[in-house]
Amino acid sequence: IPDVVTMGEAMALMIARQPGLLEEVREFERATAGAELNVAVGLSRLGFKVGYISSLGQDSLGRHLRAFMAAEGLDLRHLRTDERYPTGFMLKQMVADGSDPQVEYFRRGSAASHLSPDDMPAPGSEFQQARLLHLTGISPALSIGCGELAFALARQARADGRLVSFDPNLRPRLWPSQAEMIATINALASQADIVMPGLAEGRLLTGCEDAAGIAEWYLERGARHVVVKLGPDGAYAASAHGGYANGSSQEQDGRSGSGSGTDGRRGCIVPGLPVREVVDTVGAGDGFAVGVISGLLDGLPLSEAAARGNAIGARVVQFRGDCEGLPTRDQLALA
Ligand code: KDG
Repeated sequence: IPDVVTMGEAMALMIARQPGLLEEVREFERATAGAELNVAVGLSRLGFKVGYISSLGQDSLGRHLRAFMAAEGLDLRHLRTDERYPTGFMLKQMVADGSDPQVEYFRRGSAASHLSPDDMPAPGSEFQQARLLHLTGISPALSIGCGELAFALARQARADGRLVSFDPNLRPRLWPSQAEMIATINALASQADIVMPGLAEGRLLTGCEDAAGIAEWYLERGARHVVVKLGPDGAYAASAHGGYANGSSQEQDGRSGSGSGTDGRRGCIVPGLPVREVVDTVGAGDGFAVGVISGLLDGLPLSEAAARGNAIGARVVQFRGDCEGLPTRDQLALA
């Protein structure tokens, strides 16, 4: 039985080897992408058993992805190959200044975008017994069927009393309208126990300005834990029961302006770690999710899980690919 199950689109990733406009780059390096795949790989490297639900095309990109996933130890029983559609891929710019790189998607009509509730693992099957289901807001952006599968998986996990974690991962260009994106993503978030928006995402999704307000907004809609990602400043972590503050260092360092019980807020700031050189920001949020999810599954209080998320996010930005920086347990201990 997997500890964690996730579902989403895996893509081939071509990373530019020279800075500049993608149309002018001559050399690319092959890698892998997909927010949920990154989380799956990160959790697997930390020793969790991870099941991955998806669909690949019958092409060399799909074969490369499948071999990569197998090498990373993922449980691929529910990874289909669909000869009718291609594997999606994307190009990513090389940046020299740590800014977010330009990315270009080639994923419309991909095999993964044809996922549907037919791809649900059978009730009672091993994938339906995992302790935690991880989803992101990318799946409902891909197609109606993919969104229906995400909602069906979330509802089933909730009904069984299993944990659901959710990263909104807003991709506005994949949605027909912003209003639809906000409504759908918040509907899916309301099925989740753990919600992990970035600050800008949280502002757009909730209309609240600050991290504490965003966290409260999701706690009021049923989340047990909310962690708002603040980039280099770390994260704001809040739990419904307010029990995050188990003597963690953040409580003493003066940066936690809103400790539990002092002003009705239920969270605190968990400071980020200094990074010597930001090479590529893509994948940092997934690394953060790996830290939070693994920490909670290890029984850590939320603030310590968020601190692990910060540590992994800080490692991931020092590597060009999405996955290269995801640590093993030994590497995490040194981070
Ligand atoms: O979070 C990293 C992802 O953005 C990247 O791997 C590609 O899944 C991806 C997407 O849809 O942007």
